[in-house]
Amino acid sequence: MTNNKTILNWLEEMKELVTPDNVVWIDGSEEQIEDLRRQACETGEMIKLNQEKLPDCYYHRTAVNDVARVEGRTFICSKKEEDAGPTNHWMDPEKAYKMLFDIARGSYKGRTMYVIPYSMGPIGSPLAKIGVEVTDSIYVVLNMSIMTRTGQKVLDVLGDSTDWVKGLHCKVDIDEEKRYICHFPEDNYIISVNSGYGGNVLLGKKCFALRIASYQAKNEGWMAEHMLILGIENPQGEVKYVCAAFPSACGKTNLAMMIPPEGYREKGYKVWTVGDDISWMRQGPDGRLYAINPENGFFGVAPGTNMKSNPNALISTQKGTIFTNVGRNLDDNTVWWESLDKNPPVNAQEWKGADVNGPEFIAEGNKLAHPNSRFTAPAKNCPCISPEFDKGEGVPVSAIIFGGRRPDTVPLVYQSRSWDAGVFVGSVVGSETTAAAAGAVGVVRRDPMAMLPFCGYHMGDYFQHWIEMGEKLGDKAPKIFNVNWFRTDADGHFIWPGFGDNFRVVEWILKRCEGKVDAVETPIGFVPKAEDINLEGLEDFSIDTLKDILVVDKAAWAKEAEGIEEFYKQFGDKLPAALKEQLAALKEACK
Ligand code: GTP
Ligand code: SPV
Ligand code: MN
Repeated sequence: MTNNKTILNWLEEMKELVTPDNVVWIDGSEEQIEDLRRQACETGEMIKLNQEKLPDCYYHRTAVNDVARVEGRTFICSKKEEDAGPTNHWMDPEKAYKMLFDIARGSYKGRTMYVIPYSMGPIGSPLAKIGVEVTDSIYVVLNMSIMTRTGQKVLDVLGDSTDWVKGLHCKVDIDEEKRYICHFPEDNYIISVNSGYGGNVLLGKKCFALRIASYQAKNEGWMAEHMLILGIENPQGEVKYVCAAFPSACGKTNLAMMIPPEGYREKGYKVWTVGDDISWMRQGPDGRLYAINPENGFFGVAPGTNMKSNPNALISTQKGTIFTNVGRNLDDNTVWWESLDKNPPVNAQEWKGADVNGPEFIAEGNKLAHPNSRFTAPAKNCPCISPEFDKGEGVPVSAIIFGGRRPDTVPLVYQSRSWDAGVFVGSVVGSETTAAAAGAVGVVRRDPMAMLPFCGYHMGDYFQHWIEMGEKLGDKAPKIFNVNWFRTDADGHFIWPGFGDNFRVVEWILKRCEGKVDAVETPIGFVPKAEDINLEGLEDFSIDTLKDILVVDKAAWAKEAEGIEEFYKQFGDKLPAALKEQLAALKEACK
């Protein structure tokens, strides 16, 4: 399929290492995919779902100890430990290669080695990059075929170039202590062993498009970010784009596909989805920042997705989708997860595979779907997929939005005074942890730019790169905002209705970008005047409640500043002076 020497040589090495019985190249054809689906069903790796209700949809369960990303077992293997920085686990590359190759040695014996050439971004786009993943898992092949653009065309575009990323996946032992997700940024190499969970094994996604790409982006002067990309069309037909970085399971897919509230739709407002998880951005010829979505599908959180919260996501999953670790309805061979609807199937199977009576099982406090169960759906299924989705040059970004889950302190929305102030805001994003990664849930931790688990180098250098991008973009830089959909009341209920109603906040953000609305200056930046957020048609939500969640409490922020100071200590000399100044200014303003 290719004459590219660097690929062919590496594959020879891989064959010698993992000793497969045969080698199959993924060519990008529908026939090949169909054949692989059939094989996976024969071995029980996948279950074919009801083809009338869910055409070309399949079901898969991972091992029960392998259901989320494992940050404690994820390593950046740079030559110098310092280059991985204080927020990453580091392993010496020589040691890591040896250990991983020892694990991989002979592991494909009696099995097939699948070679997946894939493009992150539209094939041939100036912003796209290419990778090759080898795996013996058909589940991985089928997921990669949804999440990325794969096959012959990718190799044709690559030609003899050496600019591609190696990825080796194998699973010989499901013991968590033997699981390693290792990245070698200086070698463009990823090795993932002993996991079968998406974020650990679909190597184009977090491993390449964020950890490796963030390092490439720093060296090449662009940005690889954990951000959705969303287009908002006004009644005049003008479309403005925003990117938003929220930590895992904090609302990117939902915001990326939201439906404008009633009233807006009638006036002609529309939302277009460009991406729901990752944004690659480069300065364009006109000096503005342009974004592409490197992915070709959605690897989305299933629980909570329903016709009310996110109809566009649900519709996206109705064909050609792989469901992982959700519950099953055994009566009609479909899928179910918490809050899909109010009727859990009686004759059901929970995510670990046990047959249960759904309603009884749930009444006893159990869940049919794992909280981090996921769907892998083709982007083209999304009813609001942007007409610009495949556009190689990307879309111009008007605003960057940061956010996290904060029950208190952080207002619904505010705008930073400047680019540097915005970098400061991004660098101190706090959020309650979620089921997307193994470990405790609901603990507030700092997750800079939602990149804590995904930055492939020293976080202090990453902050500096952000500052430099701002210098390069100058007055063409996107404006930077922060949002918090997750303020709770005394009973722990979310105050802001969220979901489609977030459109009201994005509307204010765009008005700010266009200079069409003024704001109130506070110690943290510009907060809306309550009357400037349109609440029309919003039932049971008063302007007084809105005022409550727009308040900037100086005492709380003085405490926040102390926490930030503590958090910043780990970066030492690498903390950019601009951020030190921002922190000093916040402390001063909160006095
Ligand atoms: P990853 O795929 O892990 O990166 O997650 P994500 O950021 O795309 O999060 P997603 O949109 O899948 O949302 C995760 C959870 O947050 C779901 O359970 C949603 O129901 C919930 N959620 C999303 N948006 C809102 C919102 O505006 N308000 C509230 N209260 N919950 C929300
Ligand atoms: C996330 O955890 O941010 C995800 C899912 O988008 S995973 O692919 O597992 O990283
Ligand atoms: Mn994500």
